[in-house]
Amino acid sequence: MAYETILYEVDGAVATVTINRPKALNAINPQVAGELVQVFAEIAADAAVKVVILTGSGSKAFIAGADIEAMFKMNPVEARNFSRLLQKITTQMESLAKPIIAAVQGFALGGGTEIAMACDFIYAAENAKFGQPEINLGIIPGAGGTQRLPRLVGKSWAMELCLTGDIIDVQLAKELGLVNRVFPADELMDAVQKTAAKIAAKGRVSTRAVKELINYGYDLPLEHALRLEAEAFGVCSTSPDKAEGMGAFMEKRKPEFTGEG
Ligand code: DAK
Repeated sequence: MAYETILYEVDGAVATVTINRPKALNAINPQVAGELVQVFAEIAADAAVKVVILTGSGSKAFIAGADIEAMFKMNPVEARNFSRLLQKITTQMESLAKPIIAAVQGFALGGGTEIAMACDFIYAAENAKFGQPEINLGIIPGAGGTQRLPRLVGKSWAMELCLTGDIIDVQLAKELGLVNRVFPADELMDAVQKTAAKIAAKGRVSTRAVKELINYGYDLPLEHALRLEAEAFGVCSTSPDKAEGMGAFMEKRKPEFTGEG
């Protein structure tokens, strides 16, 4: 599939998606949104890909949000269609059976923070900045900012960030639990690739189960979520990866997981 506004690269079991509109700080217009929907469908269908890295082109921005100029000009039908595409992206990302790591440099604002939060975790450069500035445009977050942000950082901070539109630096984002790890800018991609390779070496059945259990179990009553965990544990036990993982441990060698997720 040929893309014009994103770069798509697959290296072994790791796919990297780079939003490539650096002059507009990688703002998401309808074309970018459509291509993201397509690329996540392509990744879902490609059994060779086990882990995804999502990043932005250039050092200034991950994604500075949805494209304000494009949204300003939209008629109601276009706005509805754009909204559906944006909603589809985060849904696809969370339901993808493969972990997604966000590599954030520079601005991740509005839809940028929301897309980063729909990844499974965030690694960021020292210049990264996050925020939900939609309130300054007379709108509200539309891709999960009012919902995923409180789940990640707690209700009070989510309230402050969504109500003030303030942009926060990476230190605060890390303190709040939005960002897992912070790196000097020139070390970020190496670190993300190392972690991606580490996860790609695990079994598909277990990485899928972990992602689904954490995402879908999180909002369930604990007792129900633990039931789901037990079911998934049972499924993992029937996979060839369990025999390989435990066999490798007993034979004192590295496991080679081949199970299908
Ligand atoms: N849209 C369009 N262009 C943008 C942009 C954006 N979000 N952000 C930056 N740009 C463009 C600028 O217009 C400028 O273009 P030129 O003038 O050079 O042609 C270029 O990128 C460089 O930006 P600046 O010159 O402004 O650079 P600065 O360093 O001075 O400032 C900044 C960087 C990131 C602080 C500033 O650009 C800024 O405040 N940008 C807007 C940030 C923002 O408000 N983001 C939130 C957008 S609203 C929905 C789901 C999601 C959403 C909506 C609906 N549904 C499902 C319903 C999401 C909404 C949003 O994200």
